[in-house]
Amino acid sequence: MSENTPPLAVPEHSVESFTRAFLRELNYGRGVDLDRASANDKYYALSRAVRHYLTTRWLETLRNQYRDQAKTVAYLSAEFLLGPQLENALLAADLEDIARESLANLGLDIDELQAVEEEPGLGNGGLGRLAACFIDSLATMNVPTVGYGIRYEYGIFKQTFVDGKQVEKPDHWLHLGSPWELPHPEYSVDVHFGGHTEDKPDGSDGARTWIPSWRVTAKPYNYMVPGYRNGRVNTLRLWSARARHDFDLREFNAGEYTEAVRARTFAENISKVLYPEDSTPQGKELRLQQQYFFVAASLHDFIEHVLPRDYDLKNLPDRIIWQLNDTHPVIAVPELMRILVDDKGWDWADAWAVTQKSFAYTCHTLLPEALEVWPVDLMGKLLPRHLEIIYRINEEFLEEVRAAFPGDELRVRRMSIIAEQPGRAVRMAHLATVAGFKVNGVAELHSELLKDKVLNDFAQMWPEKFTNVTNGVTPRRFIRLANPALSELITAAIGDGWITDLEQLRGLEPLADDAEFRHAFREVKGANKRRLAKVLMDRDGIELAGDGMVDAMVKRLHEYKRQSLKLLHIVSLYEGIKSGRIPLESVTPRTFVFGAKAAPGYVRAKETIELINAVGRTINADASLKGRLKVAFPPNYNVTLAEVLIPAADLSEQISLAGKEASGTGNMKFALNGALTIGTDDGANVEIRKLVGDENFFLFGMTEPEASSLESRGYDPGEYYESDPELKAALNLIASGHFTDGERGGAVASIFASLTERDRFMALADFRSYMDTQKKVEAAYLDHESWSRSAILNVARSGYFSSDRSIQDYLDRIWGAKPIDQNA
Ligand code: TH1
Repeated sequence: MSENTPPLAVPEHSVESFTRAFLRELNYGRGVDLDRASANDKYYALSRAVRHYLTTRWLETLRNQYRDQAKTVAYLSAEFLLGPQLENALLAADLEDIARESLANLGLDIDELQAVEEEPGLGNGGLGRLAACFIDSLATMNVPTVGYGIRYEYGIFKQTFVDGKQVEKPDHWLHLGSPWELPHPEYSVDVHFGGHTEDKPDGSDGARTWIPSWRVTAKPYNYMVPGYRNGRVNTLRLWSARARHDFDLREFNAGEYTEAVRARTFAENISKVLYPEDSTPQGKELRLQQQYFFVAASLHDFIEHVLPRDYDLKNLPDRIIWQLNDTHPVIAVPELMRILVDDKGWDWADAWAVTQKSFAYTCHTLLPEALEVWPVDLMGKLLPRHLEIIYRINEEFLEEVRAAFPGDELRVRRMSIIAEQPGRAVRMAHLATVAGFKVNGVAELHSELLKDKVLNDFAQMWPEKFTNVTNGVTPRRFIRLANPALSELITAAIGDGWITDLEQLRGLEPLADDAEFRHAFREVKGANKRRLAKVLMDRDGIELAGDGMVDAMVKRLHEYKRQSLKLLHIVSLYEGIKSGRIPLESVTPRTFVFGAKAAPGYVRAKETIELINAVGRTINADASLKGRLKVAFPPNYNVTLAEVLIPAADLSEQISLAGKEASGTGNMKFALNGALTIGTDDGANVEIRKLVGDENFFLFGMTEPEASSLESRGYDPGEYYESDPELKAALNLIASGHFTDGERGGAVASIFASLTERDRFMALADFRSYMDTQKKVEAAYLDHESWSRSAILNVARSGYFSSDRSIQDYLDRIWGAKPIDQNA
């Protein structure tokens, strides 16, 4: 790229210019005129027109990046849960009003066109959405960044309910194409697999030759990541797997047509579908293929295409930091070693020194079953050279352990990168911890537990390696875009600086005591509830409890998150009303809103969904409740729905067993939109409560130490079942088949047994405390004024949970990269 290229002019910010761009895209880009254009044509032309305004900035950003050779953050993540792109691009380019007016002049409704977009669901839940928030913040904060991931052809499955049971449908989000991606086949990279290794007689120390047996092509697609009105547009590069064209041609010439097609399908399977497992990795070969595929392509891309040709790789750590988003990209560590030692001819020690300065690792979990391990047989078959490299890294590492802790062979075994039991396997979290120069957890409590429990041996050896970066969420998407009414109210009160400096929300604190502001705040909440009611009615025919509290629990379905505890609360309330223990008039009208996908193979999670739907069906149809209680479980919760649901919520349910939810990020989105939290002392809830104040947060349940100690004393859920009559009545009502047309087997029996016999996440132990706290919630909600006051204080004091703050922490504590202002 020439440094002398004159910058393209940004198109004029006017309705006329925008209309010209839109019509040009419609005519030339889509080959239709307005009268004949389909909704998709118009959505496409609109998106492309918006892109014109950002493209100039994108090219400038790339040009400056090449010129400055500044330190770049490479965020490696198997998931980017981006959400709708058009609204974000309109916001970043400051085109919302212009585009709306331009289209209205043409007789078009911009909201209808935006509804055409299928969100790229390239992630499961919090981890993937965090990656999307982070690249937004990195761009807005002017940090040179490239996001690297996989362009899954099918994103997270579409959830439907058939007779209340989850049925998954493929999410072919690309079926109408996407105006947001730009393929660059000329920068395709070959990625190799399989085969064997051989001696390299004239190689450097440690070098071997890898003779792979098959390969695929990784084709990059670039996506713009615009900063918020700051002139920077970073790049997200997602890789798509293609069969090598020579590969099948050879077969084809030999007349083996079907074989050729089979080979092509095999190769292209690699980026076909996102694994729908959340916090429970699947040890499947295809998943390891996906991981190596995108990581190998990304490393090659950076080294061969982004760095100048003569770049001295000894300086690599000054130029790049590879941030590993959980263990999914950790195979990058042996890959960089392989490049340096085998391809570039470096000595092992030199290569390891550079590698150890190049990677940092973020751990997102505490569940032992969620830590990835790969059987050595599988890895040896797929990546024989990488396995050898891992063995050598481990050998040298274990020498270090022995030197630091002489005679402690138990410790050596615990820390080894290779597990011996139940079968020999590579522990990816250990590899990441050994190779990374920093390891961080995602909330204060989580980072402490990492040091004290999961990675305790490592923290003893390298205490300075461990740090915390509490998660955050982008205020652009989750306040400004999702909640325009609240945004206007805030901006009218304190100006719009909060959009990029969320601590400014503190300026709202005094207004919590201003009756007029509280009234306006309630109006906003009311409008958001009406918006939600309309969306749920149009989308799913679901009705809300008129005028009541919106009580929301949205997150992946997992036993540790305890949707079953929420269910017990609902059933207990219902049982109380039906049995006359609770007068109906005393019950605050509420809608319990659920949003949750279960991993397709996670039977108990699916049974929980079935039960929630059964209870919901019974309650919603019971006229004697006079509409005071409703259960709304819209299927297919995703970013699009989150943006409507979260702003409407009064109460946010964050009820995981203490010590199990690493952070949570939904909890932050709710607090920032003025919901109060009922939550355990877990993950980032701890920090939310500290900031918003005890009086504005409903805490319940055991603490982590209490839960651990109960666990080790021997937990028996039967004791709780027998000793709490309300709990027993609720569970018995479920077991009786009351909600399931008399059916007592299936999901009913299974969930009943799992809760009363094992209850791994101790829902029964926290039931009493949860019920009592829910009573406090009801009482508090009746006092509208004091509730609004608390809700406003939640908003005012949650600025800390901006992902901009998280990124600043990463910059200060880990990355050492510097912002570069595009306009300077
Ligand atoms: C989630 C954590 O469960 C959640 O607490 C946290 O807020 C979020 O990450 C962002 O840090 C995780 N998602 C996954 C997904 C997979 C494996 C592990 C985790 S942890 C596939």
